[in-house]
Amino acid sequence: MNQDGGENELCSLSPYIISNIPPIIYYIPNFISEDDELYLLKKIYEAPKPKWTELLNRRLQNWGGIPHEKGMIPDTIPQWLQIYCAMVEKLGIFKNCKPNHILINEYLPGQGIMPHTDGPLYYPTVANITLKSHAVLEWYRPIGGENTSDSSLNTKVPETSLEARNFARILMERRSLLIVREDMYSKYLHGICEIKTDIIDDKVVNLSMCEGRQIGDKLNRDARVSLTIRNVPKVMKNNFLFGRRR
Ligand SMILES: O=C(O)CCC(=O)C(=O)O
Repeated sequence: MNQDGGENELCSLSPYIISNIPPIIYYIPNFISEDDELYLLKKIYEAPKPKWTELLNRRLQNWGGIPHEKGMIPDTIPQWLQIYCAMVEKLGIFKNCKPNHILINEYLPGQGIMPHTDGPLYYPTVANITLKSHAVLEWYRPIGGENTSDSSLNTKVPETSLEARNFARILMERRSLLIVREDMYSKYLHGICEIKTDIIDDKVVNLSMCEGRQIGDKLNRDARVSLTIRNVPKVMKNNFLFGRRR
């Protein structure tokens, strides 16, 4: 590893860069084994019911603490999750930092997540492991993004509808890893549509990386579980926490 931390590891990821979109998204099929997938699902579903937060369109588990602009109060990450954080850390994507926050989302068929960016509380890189079922991640230009300096995305027509701003789709197969950095992290929005079947079309920019898939495929969703692994740079120090309690 060089002084910058992890650049050599990032070079090893270059075969996994998705082309024809702004920088940078890496897609790594079969990042974890079938046994790992079973192990993770067992551990996730063993968590006590109060660990789940129920939302309108999905439910989630939060591990590592609640990110906050004043600093996250850190919480222990269980060993079963640390194994996979370490696998991701080894890729060098967080430079010298360690993943310290994991969000586990469960989506039933027909559930999804609204278009959003991940925001400033995180180091601007996110790693996402998909379990149990595929998903299609939709990518959108921000409103006003039609004037982007990126010529591959340029259009003369003002765009306001979500559909018009949707410029790419990424098929995330089960056991894959997706890594999002740079402009794709900070400028563009991502979301998952609330539908039960995904139709593979020519907007799927990583189709050549998905073995056996082709345009026209109809993929019925099963329940999908995802691990969103990030680094929260601003964390409260233990002595501050003890000081507050006195
Ligand atoms: O479940 C996913 O793959 C996406 C999750 C996501 O966008 C988020 O947690 O911010």
